[in-house]
Amino acid sequence: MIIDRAEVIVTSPDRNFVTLKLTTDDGLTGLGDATLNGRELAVVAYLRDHVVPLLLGRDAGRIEDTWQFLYRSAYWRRGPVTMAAVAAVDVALWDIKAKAAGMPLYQLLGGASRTGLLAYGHASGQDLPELFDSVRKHQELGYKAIRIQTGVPGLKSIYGIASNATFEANAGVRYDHEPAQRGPQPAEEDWDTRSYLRHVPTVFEAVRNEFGPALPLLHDVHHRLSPIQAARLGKSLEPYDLFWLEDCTPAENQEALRLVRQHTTTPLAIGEVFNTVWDYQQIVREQLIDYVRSSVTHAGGVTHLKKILDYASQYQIKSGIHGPTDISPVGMAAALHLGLAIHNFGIQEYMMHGERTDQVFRQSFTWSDGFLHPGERPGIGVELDTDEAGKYPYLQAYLPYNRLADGTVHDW
Ligand code: CS2
Ligand code: MG
Repeated sequence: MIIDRAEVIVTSPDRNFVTLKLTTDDGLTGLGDATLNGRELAVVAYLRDHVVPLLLGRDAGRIEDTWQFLYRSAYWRRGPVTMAAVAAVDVALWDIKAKAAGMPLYQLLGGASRTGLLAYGHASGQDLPELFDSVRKHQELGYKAIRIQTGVPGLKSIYGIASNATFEANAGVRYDHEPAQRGPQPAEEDWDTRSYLRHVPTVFEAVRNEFGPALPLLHDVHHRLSPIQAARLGKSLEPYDLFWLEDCTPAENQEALRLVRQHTTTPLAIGEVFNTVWDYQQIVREQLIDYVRSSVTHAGGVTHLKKILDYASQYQIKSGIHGPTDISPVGMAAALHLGLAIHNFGIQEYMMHGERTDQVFRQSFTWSDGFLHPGERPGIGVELDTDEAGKYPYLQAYLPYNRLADGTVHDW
């Protein structure tokens, strides 16, 4: 099992995706997702120019050794570009090993710890009627847990609300482009923390009144608050029993969560922008979070995310693996195998991809009555149709950014 071909495939069916495809001398292939939203081509160059030449001729079975070699031989540690590249190699090698064993990957990770993975989707709306409609549409699709994002009076845009065009094109539930927008410049959005803090508790009160106490509800703050503001929000949302409050403060400052934790029992989730176990050292040890949000794609693959989750499990912290549409079906499938196998699974984020994406990436994972399952196909269960992929060349796209009323750039 020697790696004798490594291709980096860029395709943009509904949005940009970067995929690494490895082929061994005995004809096995493996796929890994290397998509870094808005900075895709940096990972392409890292892989093509610096990693592919190192892979050719290596034993495809040596997954841990290859991980350590790529990580340590670069000398420069961590970072989203490096870790997405390492992740793509790692997942492609796991795909190959599981195919060689004739088993779905979750079997090599210890076998199934559950029958399916509870997943949450994203309901959003400018106002309450639109939001309630979106919640109902998600329930019709089977979702048993729902993230709630809403417009704030006085703000033109707010994180997590699909643009009208996207919303209509996707019948309010599929998110082909959201939130990266194609074009030469990032879209500018507006933000006002005081209005937001006043508004959000009223929204959750209305949602609880309409949908009852049982439905698990989540909310994403997208790094926009200071520690004391986040503490206040967590406290004001306590009556509405959130499943979690996500990224309440900018993730770089791990100590911020101490202050939030002192003031609220609302469960906290963080980490979609983290990429190594070292980013979690303090917040796990001090039990400042309840859910780990890293994706397989951005945190060094199955090998490294499993180490993060095993570490977290010692502190009763569970997984909440990142699964927006910028994680390709390859990254999603890898997450499902890992989630099925580990004991401390919490919930899986699942935003459905568009139909063009599903044509490019043929998947074996299933969605049934609110639960995902990776399927029984050997490997990770995803194959890439290169002819379909070739129809959609890369298109420049950026995530939006925020400015306050006085023009100051703010966290998005
Ligand atoms: C979000 C993401 O899914 C989430 O929780 O925070 O949609 C995030 O905005 C994107 O992944 C950024 O690329
Ligand atoms: Mg998020």
